[in-house]
Amino acid sequence: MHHKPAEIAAQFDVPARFVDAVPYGSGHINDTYLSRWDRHGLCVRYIIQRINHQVFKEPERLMENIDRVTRHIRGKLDLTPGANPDRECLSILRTRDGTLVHVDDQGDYWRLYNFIDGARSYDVCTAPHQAYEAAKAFGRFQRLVADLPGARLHDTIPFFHHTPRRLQALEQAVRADSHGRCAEAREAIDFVFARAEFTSIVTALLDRGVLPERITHNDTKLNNVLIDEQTQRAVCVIDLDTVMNGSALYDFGDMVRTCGRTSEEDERDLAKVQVNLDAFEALARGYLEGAAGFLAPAEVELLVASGRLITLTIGIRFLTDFLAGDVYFKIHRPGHNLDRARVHFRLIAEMEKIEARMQAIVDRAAAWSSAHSPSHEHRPHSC
Ligand code: ADP
Ligand code: GN1
Ligand code: MG
Repeated sequence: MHHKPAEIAAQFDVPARFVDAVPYGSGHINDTYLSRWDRHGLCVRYIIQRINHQVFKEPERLMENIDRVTRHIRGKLDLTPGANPDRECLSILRTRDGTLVHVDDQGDYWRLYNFIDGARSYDVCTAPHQAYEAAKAFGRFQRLVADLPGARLHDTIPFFHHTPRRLQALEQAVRADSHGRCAEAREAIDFVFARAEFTSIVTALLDRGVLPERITHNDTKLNNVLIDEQTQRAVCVIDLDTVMNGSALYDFGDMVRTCGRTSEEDERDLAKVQVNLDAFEALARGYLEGAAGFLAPAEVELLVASGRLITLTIGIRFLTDFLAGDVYFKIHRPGHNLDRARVHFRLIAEMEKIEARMQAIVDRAAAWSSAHSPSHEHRPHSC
């Protein structure tokens, strides 16, 4: 930690004595620590996070979003027989001043969450049931927040999944070539521009009102859902910084990007980057089950394309960051962002080859899900 962890911990209203904190998880954005505290001889744990305020420019507003969303979900879980709200939902622990976030003397923003015990996240999908569980959890998350009352959520990162704007940003980075890296990335750059027209498939339909705007998670990578170590079932959706208005397709697409491939996100041997069709089928089933009937036909029609679109969007972002000198995503080696971008473009090329097979899988999953709906799983009384 940049500060003495005890100093940060002391700012929070926790009825326990702080013991220690160690770096935790493999997120690309925030600094996450697992902290231990002593409560009358019992060890209790919390997640301490430093919010990346280069990425999230208005952390207080971001925390307001998370507070509203988590309290809304918790309210429903409280009414759900068999649910465990402390484990199935993040909760913010406030500071001693009653605020949602602590701002330290260096202008860094810190928050405290309940630690979800006995569960872990995965960077790569190692078994189709993980994909099924993650997709069901994210689908359910969308369903739980669909009726959030009150004002529209703040846009924590405006135009986050707006692929045409991401393409423009790449164009600018190529033109500037500020770090002289364009030559090395030429093939990747050409790959993207050959697909320029495809970038607007979702935004154009959102603009015309053909696709509905919903409250979505917007960062549905596999490691943003915690899976129970015993039962292997999804417990809790985490990383709520990007929860804001968007398309359901952004969420499904990002699941395909992370669960629907056989390799790590930064694999250097591109031959290892294949589509994991078993995981893809599990994703489609899990998502259609979790989202239980609220999806519009236009959304279901674009599920396969959304996988390619969000893979392209994130690939463009990694490539842009590489060209700009690695200013956004944490990197752990030179060229890391270019390696990540290349994995994404290879995955798209693989998906393009088997589009018809992927469509047949979604059609089958849609038929399966309508035969099995409505879902009786954990449905709160208030719905
Ligand atoms: P980032 O935005 O950097 O990805 P995350 O909020 O996703 O940050 O946290 C990084 C990792 O820390 C997660 O992938 C997860 O493994 C772990 N983690 C985060 N919050 C919790 C929590 N409340 N309980 C348990 N593990 C958590
Ligand atoms: C970041 O925060 P994390 O590691 O869960 C990024 C996502 C990217 C992802 C790529 C706020 O997610 O948009 O898809 O890396 N989050 C933000 O792995 O930019
Ligand atoms: Mg994360």
